[in-house]
Amino acid sequence: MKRALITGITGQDGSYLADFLLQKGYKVYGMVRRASTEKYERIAHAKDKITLLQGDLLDQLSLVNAVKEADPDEVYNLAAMSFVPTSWTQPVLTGEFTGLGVTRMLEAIRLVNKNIRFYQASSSEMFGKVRQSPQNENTPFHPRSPYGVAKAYGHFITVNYRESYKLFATSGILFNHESPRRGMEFVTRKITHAAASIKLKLAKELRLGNTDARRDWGYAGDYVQAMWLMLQQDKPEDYVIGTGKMHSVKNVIDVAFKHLGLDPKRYVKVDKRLFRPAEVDMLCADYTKARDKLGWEPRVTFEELIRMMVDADMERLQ
Ligand code: NAP
Ligand code: F7E
Repeated sequence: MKRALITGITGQDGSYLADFLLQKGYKVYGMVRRASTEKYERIAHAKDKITLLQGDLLDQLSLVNAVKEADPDEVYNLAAMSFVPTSWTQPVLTGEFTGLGVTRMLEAIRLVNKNIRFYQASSSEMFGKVRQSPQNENTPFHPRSPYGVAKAYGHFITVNYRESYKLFATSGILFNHESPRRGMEFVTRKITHAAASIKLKLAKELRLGNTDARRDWGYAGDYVQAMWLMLQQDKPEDYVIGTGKMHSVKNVIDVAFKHLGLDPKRYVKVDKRLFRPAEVDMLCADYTKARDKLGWEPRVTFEELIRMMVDADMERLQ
């Protein structure tokens, strides 16, 4: 039985990855940080099958102990401060969690067992003000937020530990991926939840920032399979994961509201206070390498994804 340790198991991706690995027959360990109330909603359905270990990306010894106790074949480092706007209000903490936290995880692996395979959750936010479109593994980075900068550090330290210590360390450069388990503050979920609330007369309007921003949005359930595939290869490499299709925030609004028979013009307002100090205008993945080497393809389309999220929010609110 293979063993995996997932950091960030209480997050969107951690919960889908846990489901995926359990179904593959893995023994799954999840690292959680201490809180005065437990936030295990996303893994509640699988909690009996997962072993939770306490640890924090800020605390080196807790990471060493978690790796020792799980004794894993694979570590998936998904934990991070992942909300871009908060990275401007808490830039130092973001650097600690999202950047230096990666080094601490890599150090824990190096000390405990150098044969552990390591996955780092890198991000398309590293491309930021894009130099070419679509973006692939060789596109230069130009991050536009403290989050993007911290992720670029996490990416390069992963590459460096691979080159310095011959660790099986991979960096998955994932484009935006969403699901009914997406955090409420991210734009897709904010829109699908608001559309459902308006339909059920629980809300009257939706305030958004820059609705012209364009992203390559895919389904989180598809993307966790790519993380696993990267660790099953003969050689550790970096891969871009996305759909290759770009849509605007306006497109998300249209699909979500129209799915419920609502006219978005009546409800959606642009609020300048929600604009970012520096914006990433557009992102689009060239995932040719993942398709050719991993045999990976996204399955859920943009329209299916947004409708799935609206349906889930309707059900939850009803
Ligand atoms: P998420 O839902 O925000 O989950 C983040 C997880 O990190 C949570 O489990 C959180 O725990 C944990 N965490 C935060 N700070 C921590 C710390 N100091 N110590 C230990 N755990 C900590 O994020 P996600 O969408 O699943 O994304 C997973 C990873 O992929 C993140 O690294 C994110 O930056 C990256 N990524 C995401 C996307 C995307 O579109 N979703 C795209 C590219 C890359 P609590 O529950 O205790 O807060
Ligand atoms: O914003 C615009 C906003 O917060 C998408 C994270 O998972 O993906 C995510 O980062 C776009 C931006 O995601 C609102 O300005 C307009 O252009 O959903 P988001 P993100 O910033 O792209 C990357 C790949 C990650 O790695 C991150 O961890 O939508 N937008 N109005 C808005 N965004 C939000 N959140 N709220 C609005 O009201």
